[in-house]
Amino acid sequence: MKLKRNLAIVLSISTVLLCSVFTLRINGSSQEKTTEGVKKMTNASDKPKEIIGKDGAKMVLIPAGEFQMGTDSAEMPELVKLSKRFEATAEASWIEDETPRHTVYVDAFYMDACEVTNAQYKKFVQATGCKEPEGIGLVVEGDKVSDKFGFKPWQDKNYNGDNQPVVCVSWENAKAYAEWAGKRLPTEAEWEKAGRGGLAVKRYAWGDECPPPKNSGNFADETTKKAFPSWLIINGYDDGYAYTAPVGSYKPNGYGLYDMAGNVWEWCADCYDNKYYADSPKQNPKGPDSKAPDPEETRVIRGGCWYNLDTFDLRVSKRSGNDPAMMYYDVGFRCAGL
Ligand SMILES: [Ca+2]
Ligand SMILES: [Ca+2]
Repeated sequence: MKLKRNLAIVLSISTVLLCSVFTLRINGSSQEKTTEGVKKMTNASDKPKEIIGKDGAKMVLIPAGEFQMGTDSAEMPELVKLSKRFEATAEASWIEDETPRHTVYVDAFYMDACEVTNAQYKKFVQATGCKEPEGIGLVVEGDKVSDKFGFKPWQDKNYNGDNQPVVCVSWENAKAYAEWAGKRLPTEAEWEKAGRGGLAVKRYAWGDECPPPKNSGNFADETTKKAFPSWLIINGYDDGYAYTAPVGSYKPNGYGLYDMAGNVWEWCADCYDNKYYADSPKQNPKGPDSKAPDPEETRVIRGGCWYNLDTFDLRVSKRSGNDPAMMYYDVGFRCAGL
């Protein structure tokens, strides 16, 4: 399994009311005249804050602007120390791909408020003839955790709720869904900007608190412990779900996005390169060029999932790469759009 994921689990068990007569576009702004003769200048920020995609999913406007992407190397000793609490082999190389922290400008875009659900993906399957999700599942026998090939999450009660996130979809499946819905996958930079929810240089989607405040998301929690007694969890935190939770079950971040930390990892459009931040474009980076059909090429996944702990995989700057053809029980996606 060629993946860059550090599998902690496996290891550790306005509305603006206008009667518009005409609209004149001027250099990206518009001058609008109402029946009352009132002129109002608008710009990109007057786009609707929320829209509904062709797939019925709510999308939220993420404003244009700069943000600080990645992790400052000065934080690495502390992060390694924290990570060693649950994984003794944790080392700086696990985090170096997040450095250097750098300023990135991202144009305004829309992001799905939630991860794509089983019910939404079923419509795609029915419309296109794409196969039902099938991939690698999780087998737990006592303290032993292993992969199970041929796993069909829609046949498993722990994953098949209509509002649970779809899993076992490849990067190509996710991309095909996004295109069918008139959308696209987010770039890695868009994902991190969206994940931060407007909070500058915070460690998590909810801020810096660790353990997380109540209702922050679906992580390895006290309910996980009941299902998997030998696993490490976030002690004292209980989100009520041992596996995936229905999307949007917890508090949204500052942009109104749900589950940007935990529940399922999310595919991004970019190819993964652990040295990419060293010289990546400062505006709208889209990741390194694809080297396909290079079998070693991986695609970015973000955000951590339901079995992750606080310190490592759930951080908003955490990067991972996955084989684009692989379909895992812990990887889903959400879409972006212009
Ligand atoms: Ca949980
Ligand atoms: Ca997620």
